[in-house]
Amino acid sequence: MLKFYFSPLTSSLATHIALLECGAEYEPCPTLMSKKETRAPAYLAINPNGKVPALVTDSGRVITEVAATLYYLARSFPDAALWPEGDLEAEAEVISWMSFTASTVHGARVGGAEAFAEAFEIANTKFGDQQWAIGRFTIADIHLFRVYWRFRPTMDAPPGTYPALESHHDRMLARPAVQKAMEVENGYG
Ligand SMILES: N[C@@H](CCC(=O)N[C@@H](CS)C(=O)NCC(=O)O)C(=O)O
Repeated sequence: MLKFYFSPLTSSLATHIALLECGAEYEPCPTLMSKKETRAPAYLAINPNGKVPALVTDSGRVITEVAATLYYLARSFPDAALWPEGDLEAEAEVISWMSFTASTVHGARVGGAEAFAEAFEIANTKFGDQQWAIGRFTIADIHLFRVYWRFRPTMDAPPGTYPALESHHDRMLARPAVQKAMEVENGYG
């Protein structure tokens, strides 16, 4: 069974959402940032970068980084239709969104509110009037949602500033897998 290393309501929330979207069986392995467990030798032996998420597969291979864990799950559970299999341009677009989310959007946290404002503005423009990042629901939406959900409260942006991101956020919150992942992770206090 997959082992899922996570710290509640951090980056690993995206992987948790994907596990639930896929209906995957997994062993939860809470690794709390608040208790510095991500920096403990036992966890550094799994991910030397000291970050969650990490997934350990049945063969013992460790998959780290949100984008890679989402990709692994999407490809392992094709029935969940989280990956636009066989549509090369759409596949490239998902990778593009996830690279952008991991670097430009998540990376904006080191630059504070101004950097977030710029990153959110770009994401909002890229989105256009689509419901989902590439036009249909994929792992790119899960990744983008997690970062926007986490950092939007740190911004002083009035409603309507990022209309595409705001409606995407609400659409994501309506998904049972998102609600369940949050409920479970909130339970860790
Ligand atoms: N680039 C990484 C970022 C993951 C990340 O920043 N994880 C944070 C939680 S949001 C973490 O595990 N921090 C633990 C630490 O720094 O000790 C990814 O995409 O997985």
